[in-house]
Amino acid sequence: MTRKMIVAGAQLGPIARSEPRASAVARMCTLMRGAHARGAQLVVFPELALTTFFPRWYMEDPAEIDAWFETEMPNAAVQPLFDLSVELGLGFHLGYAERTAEGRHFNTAILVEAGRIVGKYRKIHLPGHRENEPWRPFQHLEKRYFEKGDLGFPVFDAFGGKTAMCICNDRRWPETWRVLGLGGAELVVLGYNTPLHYPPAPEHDHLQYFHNELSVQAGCYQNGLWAVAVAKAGREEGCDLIGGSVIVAPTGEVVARAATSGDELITAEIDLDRCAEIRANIFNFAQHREPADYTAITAPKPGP
Ligand code: CDV
Repeated sequence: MTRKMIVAGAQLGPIARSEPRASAVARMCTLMRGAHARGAQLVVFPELALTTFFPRWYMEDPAEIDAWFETEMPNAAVQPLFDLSVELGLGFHLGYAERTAEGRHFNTAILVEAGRIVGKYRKIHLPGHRENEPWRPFQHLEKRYFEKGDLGFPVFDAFGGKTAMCICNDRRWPETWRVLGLGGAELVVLGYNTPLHYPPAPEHDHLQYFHNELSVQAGCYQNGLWAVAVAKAGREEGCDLIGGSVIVAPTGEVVARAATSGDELITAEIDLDRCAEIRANIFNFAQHREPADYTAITAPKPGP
């Protein structure tokens, strides 16, 4: 059985604060139809894809905060994505803000195959800060609005192989990729909202696209896996978000890259069997890893 398939990254342009979920979902349905026309079996949407990137605003009112979260998945607003998944035989990956029945809040992503949720991940590396910091031109309050994910880094039997997820800031951490690689992941899908301007270190602003590709390419090569990394891009409520969505091979090569900062589809044929090119050779974990010398990585972190 062939392990080749076509995957798509569905980059989204900006979503306005006033844009209802139904409008974002309609845009995503258009991208799904485009991906299907190109023969794709999986389409990857960005982090928090249903609304504007709300952690850029400081809020105190729990009702105002909860309005950005989904309490059920699927729900009426996203049902068209699930229906289209069945109609087209096209799976998807979706990032959204999750509020559980117990009132817990997570930055979450799911894998959906034939209209059925087959995998869930909750973001572990939450960037930003908890309190209002008025010196910033915009806030990044993920630490305020979300709990650290409690599902670890799971790997799922999905899309004909071992498929896993991470979310935005996770991609910058080698530990994310290595844990997924050790779990056998052959394909990692992820979405991101990355502002072009990083207020604590603005001298790195010109490196934002470079650091995105550097992180994803290193993660792929060092673990011998494919990745589809997808942006929410463009000027969203006065904040510029990078585009640069990419599909990357286990060799670290970029095989597809977005050219705009709007709604845009990128596609590539990937062969999951190519993971062995790296895993049976330079990064043969069983032969060459030396975990006894890596204990510092899992030692408890020092206090703040
Ligand atoms: N949504 C994110 O996780 N954004 C971060 C920014 C704030 C650095 C990122 O790693 O792209």
